[in-house]
Amino acid sequence: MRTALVYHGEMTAARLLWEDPECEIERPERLTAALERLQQEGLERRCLQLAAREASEAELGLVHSPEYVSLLRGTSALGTEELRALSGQYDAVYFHPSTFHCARLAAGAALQLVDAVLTGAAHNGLALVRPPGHHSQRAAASGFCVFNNVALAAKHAQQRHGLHRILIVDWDVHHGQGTQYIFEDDPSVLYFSWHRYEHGRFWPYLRESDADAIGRGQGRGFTVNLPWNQVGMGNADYMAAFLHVLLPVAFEFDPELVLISAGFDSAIGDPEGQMQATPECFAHLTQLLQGLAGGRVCAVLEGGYHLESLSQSVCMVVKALLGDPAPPLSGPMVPQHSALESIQSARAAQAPHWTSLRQQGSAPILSSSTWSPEERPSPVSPGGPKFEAAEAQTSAVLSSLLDQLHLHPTPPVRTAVALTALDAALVLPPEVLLQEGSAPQEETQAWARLHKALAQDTAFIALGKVLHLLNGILDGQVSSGIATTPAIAVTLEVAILHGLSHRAQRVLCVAVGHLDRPPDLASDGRTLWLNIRGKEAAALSTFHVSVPLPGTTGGFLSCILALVLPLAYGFQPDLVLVVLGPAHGLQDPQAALLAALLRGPAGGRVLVLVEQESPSQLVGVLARVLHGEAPPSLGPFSMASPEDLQALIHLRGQLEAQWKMLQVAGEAGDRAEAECRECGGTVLP
Ligand code: X5A
Ligand code: ZN
Repeated sequence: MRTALVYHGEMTAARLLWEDPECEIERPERLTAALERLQQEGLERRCLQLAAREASEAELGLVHSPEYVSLLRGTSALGTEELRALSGQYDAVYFHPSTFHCARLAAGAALQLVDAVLTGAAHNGLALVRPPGHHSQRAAASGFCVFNNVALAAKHAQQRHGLHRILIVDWDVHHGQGTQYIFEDDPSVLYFSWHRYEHGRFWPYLRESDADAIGRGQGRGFTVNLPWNQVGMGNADYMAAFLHVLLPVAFEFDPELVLISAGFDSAIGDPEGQMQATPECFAHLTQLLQGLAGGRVCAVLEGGYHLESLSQSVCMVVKALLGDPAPPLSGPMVPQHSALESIQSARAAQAPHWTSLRQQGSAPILSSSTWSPEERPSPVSPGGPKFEAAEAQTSAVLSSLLDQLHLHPTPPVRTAVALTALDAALVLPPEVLLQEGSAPQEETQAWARLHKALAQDTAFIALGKVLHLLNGILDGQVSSGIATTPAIAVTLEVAILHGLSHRAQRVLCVAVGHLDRPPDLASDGRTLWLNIRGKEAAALSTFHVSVPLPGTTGGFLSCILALVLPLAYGFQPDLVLVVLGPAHGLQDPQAALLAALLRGPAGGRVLVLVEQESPSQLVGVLARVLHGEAPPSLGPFSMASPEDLQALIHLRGQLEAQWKMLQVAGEAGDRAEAECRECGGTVLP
């Protein structure tokens, strides 16, 4: 796994030379703090370290006008007063004699990162840069941004590497209006941005940041805006936004490269964003994006002004890029009402352009803007005693989060494979451990008493290996594993019971194929049983759900994004069991994507059980994704069938009152009920 880290110390040179409360937060320490933390955590040395180069003026011309580039060239010779006067021509910008050099390094770093990933020198990477870029336009600086680093990277990827479809994910808390303008009529670049909006009362106060700005001409549907109308959005809101808005569209778009405008002012503690998402959320967001474009993900720093929050979040992204499991998300996984309203309007605005969002039985509700910019606050950072108290509280939260990360270190072994028979055709990455050991005889015997099928020779040997692997996972020695067995149903039952009796509070079981929920399993809410098979959709209880296996890529993706992952994240399990039973019907890339995405909900603790006769090809691909490699492509997108969509709508209607992560609209219950033609929305008791 190669992760590039592009940086240059000279990007710390630019700084504010006069008093300006709006601009003072964009300081050199942002880079030094993030880099120091990467060093402390031992992450920097695991990366392919590249020294940033300056972008050439020809390269800057991919996005910017020659006049604008010349103007910037001239700034290096100006005195403070002239710099100050010129800065005043733009909105929230300061220039320094080193700005032109720094901004060329920032743009060059983004280009270099794309080159490293597209030539295969690295799989993915991060460019730690300043000044940031996403507010910068063809001929204008804005919001601390001088050159649009990410837009330049996208144009470069198209021009130098011949790419046709690029996804830009802008998770900075501000709307990247610069990037939006550059690509608004271009269907080859899909731009997604969520941002603090407050009905237009937050900087940059633009009507075109709302959900109904979807692009122009050929580019309609290739701008996706998700405006947040309240502050305080947290992990559940961000995950819901990805699962229900960005990812359906992104998988349908099928990008060849993912660029992240990685601003961390959307994280907890940031004075600009005032949001609540914790640093580990950014590991999850990164992991979700790694399911796209064969894992070719390039993150480029944008904003992020709380040094501690910024540094931790940067570490989380780098860990995810390196393939480390993401720590579990903290806090209640219940999206806020206001977040659901935003999600609903973005989905409604995009539904005419994306098949994957047309899940409503009826016509989509047209999204209408709620732009009302009347009461603008003065654009000055909040201050005073109230803010300081909140800041102190946030610091306490952040340092305790950091402690937690050190209390739950990444297990020494990331992936282990326990096989009943070794197949010479099995190819594994060298770091994957081939497990030799078995659980103690007595322990295996005790569990084998549960079913006579387990007493039989190979089933007993397999059980010993499964228990050993599971113990490794539950003890924090191993992160994830895959095991084969000839007696899959009963071995699964033991795995659930063993997990629940050894420190797992909650076990999520995703069973694909002909497997029935063990009848004696307690219905105490500690096991969530999800069965994917056949044709029937049924929620037998809150914790026992049957989903039909969709026959198309679109149906499969909807099933995973709209149902399996919301339930999985909502349940917050300590252990995930993925079981491919008899006639599971999954193609290898589908199984791989499922396993890759299920690394998220339980901090990477995943045990995959497959039948003994499974092809070594399948075992190999599963081992690689558990190890953090990107899953292979599902192949061309094909629309979900009406039956598959009906099944999802039916299940959402039954379950969304209990599982809030399933919701895609502000008015819960009644909308889903109205949608399901079959049951009229019979909600579970
Ligand atoms: C890159 C970035 C923010 C500008 C805020 C101006 N810019 N009030 O986060
Ligand atoms: Zn920002």
